[in-house]
Amino acid sequence: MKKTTKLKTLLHSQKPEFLMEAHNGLSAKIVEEAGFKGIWASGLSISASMGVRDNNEASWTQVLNILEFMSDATKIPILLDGDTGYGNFNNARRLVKKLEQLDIAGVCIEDKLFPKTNSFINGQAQPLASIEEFCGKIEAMKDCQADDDFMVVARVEAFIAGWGLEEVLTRAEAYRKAGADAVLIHSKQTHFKEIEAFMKKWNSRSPVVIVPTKYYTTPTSEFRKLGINTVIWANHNLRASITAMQNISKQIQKEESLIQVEESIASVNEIFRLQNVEELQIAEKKYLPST
Ligand code: SPV
Ligand code: MG
Repeated sequence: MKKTTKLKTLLHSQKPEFLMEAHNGLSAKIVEEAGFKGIWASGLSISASMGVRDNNEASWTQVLNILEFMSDATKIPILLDGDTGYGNFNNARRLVKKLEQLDIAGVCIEDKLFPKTNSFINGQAQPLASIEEFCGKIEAMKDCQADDDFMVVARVEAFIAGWGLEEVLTRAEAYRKAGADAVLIHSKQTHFKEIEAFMKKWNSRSPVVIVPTKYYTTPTSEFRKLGINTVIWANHNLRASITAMQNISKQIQKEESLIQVEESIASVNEIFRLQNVEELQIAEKKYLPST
């Protein structure tokens, strides 16, 4: 099955399916090996792993370079966090074209302004794109995709920007009508109430995707009860690796020795396994002249 069709199936699932964050080829492979059916290529995680902020400081072609490695390393579909589409409708439709060339299954765009700010950064209320402009962007993206199953997810940032349920519903409905394959409703509350209120009014008009980073204490059974289609675990590989790297760097710096750390970290052979070194050894036997 094509990666696009796989992602389409996940988004339309009647019970919640899960996308796990990855930010490079290695983490993408680890997500796949763990048994996930899809990958969230997180803007926050990709930018942080590059050492820059989640404000479009990394250019979109730099993000594509990372995605190419992620796509090559895995067979499960990748949904790119495409921020605002890196510009207007024209930039967004060119993005779709390049993503299809890299076998990326879909892209999520959010109704904010370029350059974006991460949804969890407090500051002044985040400005939103106009509904008309964002709908035109969705239409342009859907019109240019070559593969019918390529997924465009429209992310509604109205709750994040301080608006209420009415605005969220108006926007979600407009984006659905403009051709979005699913809506992502984002919330920064520590409870599930905004999403719950939305789900009760939405009536499964299109698939719904959520990102429970802030309301992480909500049991997954609640998402199931309300008919959420896809849940994104958005940044947990990056955060786990930050803690692991901080601890090991501090320990080695302090101890000036490897004696205490060797057993607590992945072996060099494990790196080779993840890189599939074995395949190259077999290929060398086949293709190189024997000496
Ligand atoms: C990301 O993972 O970059 C996201 C989700 O967009 S969030 O950080 O919650 O905005
Ligand atoms: Mg993001």
